Amino acid sequence: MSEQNKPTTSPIPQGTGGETQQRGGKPLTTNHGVAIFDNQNSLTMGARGPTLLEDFVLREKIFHFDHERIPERIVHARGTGAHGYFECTHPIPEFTKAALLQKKGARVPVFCRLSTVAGSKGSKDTPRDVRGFAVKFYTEAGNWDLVGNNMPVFFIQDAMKFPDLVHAVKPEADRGFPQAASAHDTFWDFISLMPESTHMVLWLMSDRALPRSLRMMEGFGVHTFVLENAQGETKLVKFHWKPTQGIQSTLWDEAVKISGADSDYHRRDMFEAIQAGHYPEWQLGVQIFDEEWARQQPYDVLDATKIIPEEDVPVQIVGRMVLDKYPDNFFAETEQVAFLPTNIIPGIDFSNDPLLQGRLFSYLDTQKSRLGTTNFHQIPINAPKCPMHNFQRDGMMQTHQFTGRATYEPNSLANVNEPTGPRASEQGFQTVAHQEEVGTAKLRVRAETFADHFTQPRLFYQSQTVIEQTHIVEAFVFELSKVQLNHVRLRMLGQLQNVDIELARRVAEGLGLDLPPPIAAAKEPITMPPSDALSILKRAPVVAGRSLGMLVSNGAEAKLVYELQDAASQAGVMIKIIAEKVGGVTLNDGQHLPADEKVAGAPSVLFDGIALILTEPEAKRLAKQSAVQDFVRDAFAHLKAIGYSSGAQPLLSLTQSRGDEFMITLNSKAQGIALINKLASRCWPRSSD
Ligand code: HDE
Repeated sequence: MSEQNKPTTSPIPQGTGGETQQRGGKPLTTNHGVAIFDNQNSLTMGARGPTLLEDFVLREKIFHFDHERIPERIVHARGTGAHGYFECTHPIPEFTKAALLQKKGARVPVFCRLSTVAGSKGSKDTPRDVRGFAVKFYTEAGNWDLVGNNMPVFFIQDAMKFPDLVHAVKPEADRGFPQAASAHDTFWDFISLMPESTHMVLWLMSDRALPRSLRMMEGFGVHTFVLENAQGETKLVKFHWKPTQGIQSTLWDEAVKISGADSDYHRRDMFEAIQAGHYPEWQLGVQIFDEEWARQQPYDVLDATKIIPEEDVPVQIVGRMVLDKYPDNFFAETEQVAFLPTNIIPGIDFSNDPLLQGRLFSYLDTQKSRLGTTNFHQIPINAPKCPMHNFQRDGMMQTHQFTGRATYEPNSLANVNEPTGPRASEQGFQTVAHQEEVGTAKLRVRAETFADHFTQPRLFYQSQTVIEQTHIVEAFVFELSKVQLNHVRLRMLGQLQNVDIELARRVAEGLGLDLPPPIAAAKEPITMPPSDALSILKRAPVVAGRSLGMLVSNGAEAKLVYELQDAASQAGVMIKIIAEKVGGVTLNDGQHLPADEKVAGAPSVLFDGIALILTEPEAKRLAKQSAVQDFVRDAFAHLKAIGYSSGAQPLLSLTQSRGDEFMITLNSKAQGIALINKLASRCWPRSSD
């Protein structure tokens, strides 16, 4: 706590209307430094009379409060940020002269903001949605912002369509709902008329749109960028973030229930993980290729609706990012951070991707309207941490007090008291003269090479496990069932047949509709070999960083509790103690165990698995409480690991369990470890029961 915020102790005398007034800290002042005598009462004409206009203390306080809010981001309004560092682990000077990729072990500070896209600032954390993945690297060569998403493709190919896309997904214009949801008419109307969106929509209907934690998702730069080395040689590149925590998603039913139980689920998870020292970490990877290779592919690398399969160009790890500090002040940092895809440093450059090109205009423009001044770069979270000099001056909220006479260049005012000011330098950013084909005429057209909209969604679908495919089918059925316009549903079924006929059939069946005739594709799709990297379930699960909800009762076996706590801490797992009452319980060794949560406030959807450590009489009594019933039933229905002491048996009858390897009796440390080891997985066979 800062000095300024420390509570003070000596209240002023009773009976003055200021009974709660505290004195004794640093003097409380107005914004202009005048010490305030009374922070409780307005200045009035007599004790019961009208308030006076001259009360500058009151007016300043209310005036500032009235203007506390700034416009939220048009998209990505809801987000969570954290500070950390990027460390270069595998320098690549042969490909880029970018300052941060030159030396093994070299670190630069970063600020990372992870967000949902469609919802407004106060919306829930767990809707079905794309997640933003924006990183600001404060390098010695200036700020580099890699402003990506947790999906490697985008809905549209050309920036011209962005406002239409966003209008379609946001709450419908006449009614103002639904909030943070794609399951409505206008979204699917637009999508079904935009075949180029099909690939992204497959990602959106997949488990990728329901991350279990922001720490457990991949990130992608999405566009193709250009790298340039010190010799002026260029390559093309795609950026990837690979989470050390592994990738995991929630089930749909779980996501829905989490949003009721804790609409700040992801924000809190990030906060708690960092406080607990489980620092979220990602590896930064690059797919590097050249234009010659790109020309031979059945897709255009400038088309943001396409991936480059990792099997074709492996992701080469160049560094790691660790987020080790939650902001001190959410507004000053997470809200005011302004990412700009135009923030780029020597060694990295833009490609001609028409979506990226449009973004190069949009972000600078949006920051002026959000932060209110062209001087937003002076806000500490946005300011570069390297020296910065130019002749830009003045403007609203200018905080630099410049000295000197010349605010132009060239100038010749040099003398001891009057430096000439900064000059362009050889190390300055130069646009790379790379070799992409550019037409000679000014055209408003879409390149022919962007015309295949279905090969890659097919690749995505066919690369998933059977379970993941079923989730995609269920998501389409859910969303299109929320659509009220039948012609929109039918048009979507028409498009889906170009992706995979079985997928289209299953969705039609789920909707109870006959499959309409297919909609002709602009270009006939081809079938590519499946890519395992596109599936989540084909990856190895990672236990560290998971959470366990432990329900305990009075008299519960202390040894089991301690053993499980031990096993969890060794595996990097966070435990929350849950009891009937937040005051906690007394274990059978006489020790008092305070609870983190009351059971109704900590449903099992918030955890990766649960442990039930109860005495039999307590289990019988608790089994009658609906919050306890939901705790156990949901954990079972969401295919989670359930560890239980022998006394907890009466609760198991709530589950219809026929016994499976995710139902674990706890009576030794080894069984505690077995439970912990299951936390990053689900018991899929249970779902077919
Ligand atoms: Fe953004 N996008 N975007 N976007 N975007 C914004 O900028 C925009 C696109 C992304 O945590 C806005 O500061 C246009 C792709 C992230 O603060 C706005 C187009 C990708 C964030 C804007 C795109 C993104 C934004 C809203 C099409 C993934 C949040 C407020 C040409 C590669 C950054 C703001 C943060 C935010 C415009 C497409 C990612 C309005 C015009 C593609 C992660 O300027």
